Amino acid sequence: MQVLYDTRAPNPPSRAILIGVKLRDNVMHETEESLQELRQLAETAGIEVVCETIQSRNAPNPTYFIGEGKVEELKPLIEELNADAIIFDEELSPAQNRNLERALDVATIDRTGLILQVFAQRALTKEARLQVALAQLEYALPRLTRMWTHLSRLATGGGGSRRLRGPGETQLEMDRRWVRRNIGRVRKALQAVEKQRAVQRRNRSEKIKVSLVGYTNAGKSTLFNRLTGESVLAEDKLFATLDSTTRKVELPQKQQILLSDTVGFIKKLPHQLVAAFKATLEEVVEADLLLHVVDVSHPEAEAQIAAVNEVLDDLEATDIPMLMIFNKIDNLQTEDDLQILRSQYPDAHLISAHRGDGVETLMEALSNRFAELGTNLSLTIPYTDGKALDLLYKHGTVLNAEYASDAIHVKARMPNRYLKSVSEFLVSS
Ligand SMILES: Nc1nc2c(ncn2[C@@H]2O[C@H](COP(=O)(O)OP(=O)(O)OP(=O)(O)O)[C@@H](O)[C@H]2O)c(=O)[nH]1
Ligand SMILES: [Mg+2]
Repeated sequence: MQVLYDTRAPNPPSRAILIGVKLRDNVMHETEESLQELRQLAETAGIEVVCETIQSRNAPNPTYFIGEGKVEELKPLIEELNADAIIFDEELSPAQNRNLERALDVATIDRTGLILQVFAQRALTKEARLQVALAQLEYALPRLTRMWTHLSRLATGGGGSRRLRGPGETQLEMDRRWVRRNIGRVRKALQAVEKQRAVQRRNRSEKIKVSLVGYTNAGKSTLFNRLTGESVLAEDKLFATLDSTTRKVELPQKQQILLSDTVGFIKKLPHQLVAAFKATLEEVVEADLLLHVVDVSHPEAEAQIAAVNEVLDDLEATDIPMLMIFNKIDNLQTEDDLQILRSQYPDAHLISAHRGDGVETLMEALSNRFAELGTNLSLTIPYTDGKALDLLYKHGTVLNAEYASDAIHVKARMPNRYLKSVSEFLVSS
C-alpha cells in the first residue's frame, strides 16, 4: 500500500496578525526577537503579516491566553486589516484555541501549529511527509473541531473513505476514531521506511560518523556542501532541510568519515515533531561527533545555542562529543560582538561556510582528532597470533570479530600510532 500523505493545509490563511505575550518572567527584547522569528516562520509558510502586537501580562488568561480586553481590541483590527488569522507566539491549550476562534471568527494558530505547517510545506520525501503527518495527527487529536478542514486532506492515499457530515458529537467521535486509526497507519508506514534506513545504517556502522546540528538557518547545509562538494538545498529560509543527507568525506590525513546534514532546531520545537522525527534524528543520536553550527552574527546566538542544547538533551545526545562551529563570521560588524561567546567557548572554530574562511583549519582539526580516535581496519588474524587481537582490544575498539575455521576476521578501529603493530594482518583499511 502506498501511503503518501499530503500534509499541506488546503486553505492556508493569507493575512495574519501576530501576537506575542510578555509574561512576568520574560524580558521584552526576547519576546520581540521571538516574535521576529515567528514572522519569519509565517512568511516561510506563505502568510503575510499585517500587524504585530505584544501584550504584557503576569500570567496567561486561562480562557484566551491574552486578556479579554485585548480580544475586544482585536475584533476591529481584524476587520480593518482584513486579516484571516491570528498567530500566537505561544502554545495555546486546545480550549484557548477554540475560544479565540469562536470570539474572533478567524483561524487561530499557535507557534506549534505554525511550525508544523512549515514542516508540512517543506517535507518532500516520503519519510519526512510521514513524520510530519504523524506529528500533525497527534497535535490535532485534542483540537479536532478546529483542525477538521485541514485534516480532511490527510486522508488521501490512506485508504478508506469517510463521510464528511454527521450530527455534532457523533461526528467528533468519528473524527477522533479516524485520527487514531490514521496515527496507527502512519506509524506502520514509517516503520517500513525505517527498516530500510536501519539496513543502510548497518552498512555504515564501521565508519566514523559526524553530524551537523544547530539552529535552523545557522548554515549547516552550506557547510555540508562545502565539505562534501554536494549541492543540497541551502537558503535563507527556516527549515530548508528536513531530511538528513549523508556523504563520505576524506580528511587531510586520509581518514574517511561520514558527514550528515540534519534538520535544524528552533526554540520551543514541538515535542510531537521531535518524537515523530526520531528516525531522521538517528543521525544525530548515533554520531561519534557533533558539529554544532552557530550563526554568530545573529543577535540571539546565545539563546539559540541553548535551544539546540535543549533539543539534544531531549534526544539524550548530550554525551556525544561536540565541537562548536561559529559560522558567518563574515557577517560580523565588529570582533566585540563575539567576545562573550568566545570566552564561553574558547575552543570554538570560527568559520564562514559561505566564503570558506576557517574551513581548512576545521578539517585539519577533525583529522587530528580522528587520528587519535583511530582508523577503521579489517584484519585477518591467525589463531597463532592471538597477541594482535589483544592489542586491538587494549588500544582500539573491536567492532566485530568472526571466528572462522582458519583465522579470526576482525573489524576494528585503532589509533594511528598503534597501527604498525598490527599492520601485517591488515586486509584493507
Ligand atoms: N553571510 C553568510 N551567510 C551564510 C554563511 N553560511 C550560510 N549562510 C547563509 O545562511 C542561510 C542559511 O544557510 P543554510 O545552509 O541553508 O542553513 P541551515 O542551517 O542548513 O538551515 P536549515 O536547513 O533551514 O535548518 C543561507 O542563505 C546561506 O547562504 C556564512 O558563512 N556567511
Ligand atoms: Mg539545512
